[in-house]
Amino acid sequence: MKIVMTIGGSDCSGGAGIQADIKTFSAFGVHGTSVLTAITAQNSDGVQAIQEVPVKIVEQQLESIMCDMAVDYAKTGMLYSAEIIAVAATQLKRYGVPFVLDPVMNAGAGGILLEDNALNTLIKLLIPICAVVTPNVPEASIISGLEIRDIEDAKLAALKINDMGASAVIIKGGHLEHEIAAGKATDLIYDGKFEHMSSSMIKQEKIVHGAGCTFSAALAAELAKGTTLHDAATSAKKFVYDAILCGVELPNLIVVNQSLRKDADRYFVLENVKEAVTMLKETLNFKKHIPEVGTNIGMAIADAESEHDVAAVDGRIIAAREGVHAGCVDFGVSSHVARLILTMMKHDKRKRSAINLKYTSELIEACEELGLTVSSFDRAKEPAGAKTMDWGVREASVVFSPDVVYDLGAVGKEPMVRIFGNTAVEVASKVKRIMAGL
Ligand code: PXL
Repeated sequence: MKIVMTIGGSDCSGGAGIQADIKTFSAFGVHGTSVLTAITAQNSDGVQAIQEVPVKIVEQQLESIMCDMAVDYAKTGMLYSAEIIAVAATQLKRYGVPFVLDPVMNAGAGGILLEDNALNTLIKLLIPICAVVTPNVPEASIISGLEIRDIEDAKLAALKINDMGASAVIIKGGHLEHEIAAGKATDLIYDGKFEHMSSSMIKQEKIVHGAGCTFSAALAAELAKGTTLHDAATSAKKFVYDAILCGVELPNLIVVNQSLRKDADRYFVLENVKEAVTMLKETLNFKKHIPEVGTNIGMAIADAESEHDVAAVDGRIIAAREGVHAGCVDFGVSSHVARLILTMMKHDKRKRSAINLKYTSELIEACEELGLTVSSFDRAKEPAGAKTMDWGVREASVVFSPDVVYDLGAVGKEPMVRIFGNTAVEVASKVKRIMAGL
């Protein structure tokens, strides 16, 4: 599991700050660690009180985490003072941890979260070493010293902030007049080239509390997993959108809620695949049916959109001399089994799980004897440039959504059987029944 770290303040209302970060990290299936910089007392009226954590304690938290754990990615939020910024910069640099810099300055409902004299230190020490900086329009304007009225101004600000040393810049939209008029929030990404990401704006009549923290935490979690900046930003934006939709509504403000139903499904899926792997390991004769390339079993969440929504075995299940060896179960670790499942889900949304096994005619006969629906495709007919998993499953699923799809291989391609089911445990029990019939 990837390890991420947030350095930020506590928000007692639970929508922003480290509370938002930790909930977001959990939702993305990464292990979250936290370095607390300040305690804020706040609600929808604004920030009532701030207690800074002594710099020595901030430094010690950083040291305690990083000397002990290999942190894959970090994010910074409310850093409050120049002294805290300095220790954060020193430690992040010392341990070479890539990080998302969320240049938090003010609370949504009002209240200063960065002392006036700390901004220069943030610009001098953190901008040059961050992997990505994620200002909103007012923050980008303050950092760059440029007025931002439209997307062209935002581009100039992004270029300037990139010149100041940030490898990549994401200027979050939603503040510009023309965006509000159009009901669209457009984020601008610059990492050597420009890109835009748009989404519709929700509940624009209310202050949204916690969206920025949630976005930067989601971005850090995705980047920790090795996702590209574009895909990480797309995924983070979608997560924030859902978190606003599920937000807690107060009269003037929405407290963003990261505890989405999706989390529960992701947890269920992870546990289900783990249980299936245990069942397979205990299945008599299973080892004999593992193909040369190894086998994998995966399961997708209900509204899966990409391979990051499919959990599978990292490094596949391998037949070793001493037995069957399986790596850890995680999301986004197998594009092969993910493509198989995502294509099948286009035909039958309930069929969220699949396994691949070595082809033998006996295996297919055993499947048919059990009453499973079997279909096949012919690799020789595969169009040039097609992805076999996408094309083959589509080809084999024209008439119905089969339980079993096989092909007889091609030059350099092993013949293969894929078994589908609603859950990974269901697939594993099908495998168990099939093996018992052999
Ligand atoms: O969203 C920025 C932010 C970060 N950290 C803390 C906050 C807020 C916004 O209110 O309270 C602690």
